[in-house]
Amino acid sequence: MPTDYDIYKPEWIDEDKKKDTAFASFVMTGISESNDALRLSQQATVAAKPPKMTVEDYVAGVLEGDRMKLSRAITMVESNAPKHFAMAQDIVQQLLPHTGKAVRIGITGVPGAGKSTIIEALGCLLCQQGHKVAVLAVDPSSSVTGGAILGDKTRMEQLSREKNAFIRPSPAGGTLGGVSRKSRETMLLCEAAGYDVILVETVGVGQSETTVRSMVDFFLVVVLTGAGDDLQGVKKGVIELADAILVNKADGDNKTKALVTRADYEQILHYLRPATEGWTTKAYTCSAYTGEGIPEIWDVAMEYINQMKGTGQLESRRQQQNLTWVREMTDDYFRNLIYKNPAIAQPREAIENRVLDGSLAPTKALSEIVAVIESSLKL
Ligand SMILES: Nc1nc2c(ncn2[C@@H]2O[C@H](COP(=O)(O)OP(=O)(O)O)[C@@H](O)[C@H]2O)c(=O)[nH]1
Ligand SMILES: [Mg+2]
Repeated sequence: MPTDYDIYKPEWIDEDKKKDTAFASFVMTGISESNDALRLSQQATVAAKPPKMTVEDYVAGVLEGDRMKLSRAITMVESNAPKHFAMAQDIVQQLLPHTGKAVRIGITGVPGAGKSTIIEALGCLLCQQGHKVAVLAVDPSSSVTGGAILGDKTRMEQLSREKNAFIRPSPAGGTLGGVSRKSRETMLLCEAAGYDVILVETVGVGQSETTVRSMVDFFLVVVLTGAGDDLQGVKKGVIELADAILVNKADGDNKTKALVTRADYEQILHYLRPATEGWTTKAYTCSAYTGEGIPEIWDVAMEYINQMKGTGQLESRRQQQNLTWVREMTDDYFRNLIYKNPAIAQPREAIENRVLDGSLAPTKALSEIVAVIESSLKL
């Protein structure tokens, strides 16, 4: 009898990997009838060893909105195996004409701010309104912390029961570059499968906010009520990326404090250049628990999208984002080419050691490293 883990285990995971180390995080399966049906069909597939799917099978499956085939296509995109990479690129390329229709929203904030709970509340609301909602996570730390920072293992239980919701945890991709490529492609696959709202959760530490900002239309920064002046360590840089600030947990005794915090943020925003030209970034309050303020934040996002569509900014920003993406991938390619190549890495380390012990000047070291690169790449 196959376990859940066997069913969801992608083929690129090491056979001997234990459940808890193989994935960045897990999503709970709901207990609705449709999920039972899905489980049975998955068990049947496991038992029968599914026939190998071609690029055409994947493309047709995704376009039909088939969740199993969408999941398998994403697994292909997330795979680190070179043979999967080529196939994944063909799938994405063929699906490209069917992408771009969704509203793309990024949600960041410090761990514990309530991002996942907000996504669950917003996601359920949107599903009730007839939207199809895909939830993705970008967590470059997940391969180190085991997903502890986004920690979605037990969250979004209600949303995962919605038949119009699709939740995909962060790929355990290692570098931010790797995770972001995978997440962007996953987003495109979800759009091709008919999801018209994409919610991307990321953690507000490190560089991942900037990365997610560069793959979404609307960027929401979730904050908590501040204790004093420092506004609990939210970096100014993150606020500058925001199209809206959302002070969460405005419920119970905390409600008044939340309103004060909102006003504090309004003050700060007053002095900052807005993240999007022509749009005034404002601060709002909500409670993901009571649902108060959740429909309103969706209205703000819609107002923003409509304005951006009207001025042509949405389209031009997305084009610019594609260009950024290509450049990031090019940078990654060169970094790998140079730093993963042992013929370069070893002499480089020796040169660097001479810099460390003070026997070689940094600029001289550069010319030596360049010489090594040029000779081993035959430039
Ligand atoms: N009182 C209150 N607690 C909340 C609210 N939203 C989230 N929480 C709690 O805050 C904690 C962190 O929430 P989570 O969504 O996991 O935060 P994330 O790390 O930003 O994704 C959890 O214990 C939630 O139950 C809210 O609106 N009000
Ligand atoms: Mg979370």
